[in-house]
Amino acid sequence: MGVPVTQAPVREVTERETARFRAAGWVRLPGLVGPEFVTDLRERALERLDERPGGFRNALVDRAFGQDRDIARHDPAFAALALSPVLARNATRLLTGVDAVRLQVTNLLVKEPVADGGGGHGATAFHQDFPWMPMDRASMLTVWLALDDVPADMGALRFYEGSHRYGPLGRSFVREDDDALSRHPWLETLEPSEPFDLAAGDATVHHSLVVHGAPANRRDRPRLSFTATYFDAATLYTGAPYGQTDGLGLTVNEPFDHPRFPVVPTS
Ligand SMILES: O=C(O)CCC(=O)C(=O)O
Repeated sequence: MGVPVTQAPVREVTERETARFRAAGWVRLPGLVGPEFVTDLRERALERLDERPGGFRNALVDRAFGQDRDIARHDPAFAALALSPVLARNATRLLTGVDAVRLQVTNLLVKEPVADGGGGHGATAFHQDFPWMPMDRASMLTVWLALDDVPADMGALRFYEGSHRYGPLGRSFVREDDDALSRHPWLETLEPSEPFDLAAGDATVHHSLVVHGAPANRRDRPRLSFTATYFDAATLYTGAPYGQTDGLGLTVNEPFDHPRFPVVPTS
């Protein structure tokens, strides 16, 4: 881990990228994070994974990728990135009418290659993120950062263009063989994004209402990515049951004023 953890080298989003995000519900951000910093993150991620062997759990979502949730609470380099003022500024620019954001969750995602004879992870079913959330509004986005090169057939995300305009379409990962597409066949009338390759340090950002998924990993090494999810700091808690918020003492119809959901300074 050669890079001392100071400020994460993150670039600003452009006006063009912001316009694209608002129109499509997602945007690709080449070179979002500097290469040396990403190399350090990748080494840290691999060390954590070595320390935490263990098979897949059996929930439907666990069949699509492994998660090390809240990694930024355990590792200073991931914290520096998640709490980067530039990243927070980018999030406020991308979301419409949002002055400040809170960090909701960070995650290290690992999609193991499909193995001969079974094993590994499968495709990520097409879904929206918002329908699970105990929030009174959907002004929320996720930055998905490639920690290593992620060719399209390793499982880079795919998106249904403009699907964020249709509101919440229901929960996924609830039943077998049930995703946003099987429940809403009309989604096929929207353009699916073209497959694309990401280099380490490239990111995609997706709105909590955009329908997204990913193919299985057809390469011979794990797909490694880091995600940070931000939401409008003015959002009110609804009290809907949710593993992350249950028992925290949040007040219904009040903002998420809790150390688990820090407002991220933008300067
Ligand atoms: O990485 C994946 O395959 C899915 C990730 C995802 O759905 C998300 O970050 O919202």
